[in-house]
Amino acid sequence: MDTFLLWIGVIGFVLATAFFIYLGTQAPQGSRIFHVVTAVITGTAAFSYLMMATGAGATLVEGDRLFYYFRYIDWTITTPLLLVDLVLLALVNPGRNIGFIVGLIVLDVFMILTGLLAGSRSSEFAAYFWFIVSTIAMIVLLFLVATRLFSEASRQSGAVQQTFRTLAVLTVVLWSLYPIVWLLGTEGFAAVGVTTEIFLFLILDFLAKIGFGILLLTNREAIGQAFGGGGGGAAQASRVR
Ligand code: RET
Repeated sequence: MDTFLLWIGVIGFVLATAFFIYLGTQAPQGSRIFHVVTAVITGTAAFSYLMMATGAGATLVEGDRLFYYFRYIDWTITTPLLLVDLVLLALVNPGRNIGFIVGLIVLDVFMILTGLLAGSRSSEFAAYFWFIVSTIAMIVLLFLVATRLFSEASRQSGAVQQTFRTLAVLTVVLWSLYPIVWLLGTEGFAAVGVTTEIFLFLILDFLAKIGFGILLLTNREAIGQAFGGGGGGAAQASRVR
């Protein structure tokens, strides 16, 4: 059953990647960066699920627990790219906010790597210590998305704002569920078995990557207006403060 679910992940992400590439071939040149970034996200996830389905992305720890560490490699690559999509949509002039963008990405990678330390459970204490550190990083990160990025996005045209808001809410809600599934699963309290854990992460991964990608890339108006398309053409070069 576990392997079957992981193969569903491989197939789902391969199909999504093909679909996003196809949408990219139909899109005007200027908005293709969104298709490239999003297809890399689902392509990376397809590879990660392939690694886990074939057993290469998992290892036995603590005697008999199968630890799917490849998830963390996937997340280290894909969560910064999801942030890149959001940032490109929210900021009128991303090039002038490189410091802010790099800060978000560093915080995000810190969250995933401390999550990996938690998941590898060198001791019970270490697992929960790193879990708490990682969760604090996530709260700060999602707070920045909900405040600074949200207010920056209000300088954009109506279509961009609306798409950004939907995606930002989706991100805040779905990302917050990852630590909960982690706690319920075999890395945390083991309240649910490994099959349920794989299933729940699969659903979250599908929604956070494929659902996100479909909402973004089928909104052609929004991605077409994203760069410097500020409401009524008032494309001010804005900096996040
Ligand atoms: C972990 C465990 C430690 C505490 C926290 C976590 C957060 C993980 C997140 C993952 C997001 C993944 C996404 C993947 C692909 O779409 C590492 C589970 C806070 C937020 C969005």
